[in-house]
Amino acid sequence: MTSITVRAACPHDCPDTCAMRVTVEDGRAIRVQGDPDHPPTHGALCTKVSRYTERTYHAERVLYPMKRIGPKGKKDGSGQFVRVSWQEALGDIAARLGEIAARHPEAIVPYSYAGTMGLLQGESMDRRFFHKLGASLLDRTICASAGGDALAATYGGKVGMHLEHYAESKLIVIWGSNSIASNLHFWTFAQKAKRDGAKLICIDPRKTETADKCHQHIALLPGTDGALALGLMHELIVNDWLDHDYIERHTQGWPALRERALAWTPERTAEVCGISADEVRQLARDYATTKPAAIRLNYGMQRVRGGGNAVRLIAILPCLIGAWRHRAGGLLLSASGWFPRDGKALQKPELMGRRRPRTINMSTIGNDLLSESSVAFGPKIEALVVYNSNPVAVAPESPKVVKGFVRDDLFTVVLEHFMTDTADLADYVLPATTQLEHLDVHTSYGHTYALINEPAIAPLGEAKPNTQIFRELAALMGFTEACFSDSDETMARAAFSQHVSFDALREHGWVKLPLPDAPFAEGGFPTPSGQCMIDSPGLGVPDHVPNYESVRSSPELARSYPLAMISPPARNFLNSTFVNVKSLRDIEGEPLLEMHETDAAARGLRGGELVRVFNQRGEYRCKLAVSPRARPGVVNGLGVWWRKLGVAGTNVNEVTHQQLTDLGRAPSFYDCLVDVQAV
Ligand SMILES: Nc1nc2c(c(=O)[nH]1)N[C@H]1C(S)=C(S)[C@@H](COP(=O)(O)OP(=O)(O)OC[C@H]3O[C@@H](n4cnc5c(=O)[nH]c(N)nc54)[C@H](O)[C@@H]3O)O[C@H]1N2
Ligand SMILES: Nc1nc2c(c(=O)[nH]1)N[C@H]1C(S)=C(S)[C@@H](COP(=O)(O)OP(=O)(O)OC[C@H]3O[C@@H](n4cnc5c(=O)[nH]c(N)nc54)[C@H](O)[C@@H]3O)O[C@H]1N2
Ligand SMILES: [Mo]
Repeated sequence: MTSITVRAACPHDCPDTCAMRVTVEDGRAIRVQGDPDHPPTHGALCTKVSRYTERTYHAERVLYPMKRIGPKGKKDGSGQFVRVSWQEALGDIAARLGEIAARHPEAIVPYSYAGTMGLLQGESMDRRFFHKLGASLLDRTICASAGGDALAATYGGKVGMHLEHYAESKLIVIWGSNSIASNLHFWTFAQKAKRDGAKLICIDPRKTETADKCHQHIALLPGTDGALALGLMHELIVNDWLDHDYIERHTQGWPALRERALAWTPERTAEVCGISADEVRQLARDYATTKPAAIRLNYGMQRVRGGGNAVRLIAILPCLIGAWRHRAGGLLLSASGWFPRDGKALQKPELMGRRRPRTINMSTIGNDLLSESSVAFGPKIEALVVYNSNPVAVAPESPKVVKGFVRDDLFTVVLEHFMTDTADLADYVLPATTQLEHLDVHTSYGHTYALINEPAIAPLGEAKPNTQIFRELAALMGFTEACFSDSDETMARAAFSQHVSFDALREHGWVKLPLPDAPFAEGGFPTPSGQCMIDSPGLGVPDHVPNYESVRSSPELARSYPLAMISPPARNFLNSTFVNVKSLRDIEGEPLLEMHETDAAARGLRGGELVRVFNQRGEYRCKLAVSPRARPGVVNGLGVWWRKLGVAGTNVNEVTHQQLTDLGRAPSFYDCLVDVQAV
């Protein structure tokens, strides 16, 4: 028997991007473990990814190209696909795309997100292919662009504290993050701080497992974080807890925001946020007087109409008290801006030539698939190529998404590991390799180490890496540019413009970026002036932006649908990935809606019964959990189940909407009113 250990990286869309070691015996991966030497991973993987071999060798892996033979959207899904050769599949796909491109290249739309975060399998040969084709561009907004644009407007980029320094903080505000579920390796550092005497405060409408383990939980109403930040500023001003020197030298625009914040008394703030004025006062006091104070902001709080403004307001707080002066003070939302990633070398935008194709926003794919040709919209969408994403399950307002995907005149190709809800509605499903079967290089949005993923095993069945599928399609389309012959290793070597050499990655598995310890102790934000932009060009000074849907901001709608619904991830799934891994689905049990006992009593509902969660857009069915994890007035619909593995073929996105956030053109999944009845 031969046994080897291969260096790998977790591919999933998670801030932790763990370094892994894969044990391979006689060509079969038998174990994945966390790399004990990689500081953020510290030898530990989450429950999901420690089951990665179960996913790779899953009996239902798509291992051969499949072609649809039956109608789209048939309920039982039976007998709709037959196995075909790669030659037949790619030949037919190239011919269909070629025919559409000859008329309207923009009628072809790529649809991908972060099913893998790898720079090769996620954003390299695929982009080259669509750039050369002249296809529509895709605005990849579904997760983080409200917060990302807010950071860019404030700090000049997606930059923040080092993960490891949270271990030395004395106050950690965990804001819009269920760290134990979705940022586990941050939690390790927060616990170290806690043992050393730090106070942990969780700000979240849901009483999560993370909130359980913090000293304090502030259960504000969804979408009111901007108001809370303004209320904290009010207290910092009236108690003179400001670091005037830091504000003077390293920020610009404070006087106008100061005026605005003075109107946000603790009482007004408390009323908007649905908390007490004392909670506002005490939080401000803790934040201003405990040093060093750190905020771990996460994307959960920006999935509402005002998410961008709220992130701007919160990102200003550490400047007002000079928290950045200490390396264990400041804020982290995303670290991805620290990486010297060479997007141009990977994606070759120059292949577009003089063409400037339209951009389709992935978050409104429901509406866009149902749009006819028009001057404003451009040509009707005739073809979709989906990879690294499962839009039929994860995109908002799924009744419209499904209606779009079942269009008979839509040609859909899906590159996948499994027959997801999206693959079920494809014309062709192409088998893609998993992380154990291909080469990749990775950055992270939660730490500051680049990583390599070496292939551990040969591709299963006839699966191919995304890069290879696009390489072969490019050849069939007659694209002759030399870049279409680049190997994965050639692209990996070009992925970083400095600091990270491929050879070093190969040797060590990961490379730490050379960054200052306390990056903004003396200002030096990556903005043109080096200052934190409180007043940002074109945006002005941030303000609280109320939800599209809430009892306060849409009282008329709230008469019909009085409950606010948020739909954060289930701990044992990764968005919709892993829902089909039985051992993980067994832990989650079934789709759940958490409701506070007063709301349940008012509706005569009992825990354990099947309910319909509904509004003017659709109806989701799941089991009710009467639970202290829900606050009054807010229900938590844990996501994101595959529709076909949920109840009555529905999931939580039946009721979410396609209206976009104030910045970043992102969906507002957690800005949603519903009501609930027994089935
Ligand atoms: N186990 C697991 N880990 C994951 C994922 C997963 O699906 N499962 N998903 C990954 C992905 S793609 C991402 S983007 C991240 C997501 O992780 P986060 O960025 O942490 O975002 P969410 O999990 O959406 O929400 C975090 C918390 O915010 C709360 N929240 C909801 N609305 C509000 C609000 O208005 N204000 C405040 N203050 N809090 C609010 C939710 O109740 C939730 O507990 O995690 C990644 N990691
Ligand atoms: N209601 C509600 N909806 C949400 C959210 C929410 O909190 N609430 N969260 C939102 C967020 S934060 C995000 S990021 C999105 C995520 O939405 P998606 O980006 O669609 O993520 P997943 O659901 O994990 O689906 C990723 C798919 O990519 C496939 N995949 C993985 N690796 C590869 C590969 O190498 N090649 C190919 N071809 N395929 C691969 C996986 O099998 C999986 O089916 O969902 C959003 N939707
Ligand atoms: Mo995400």
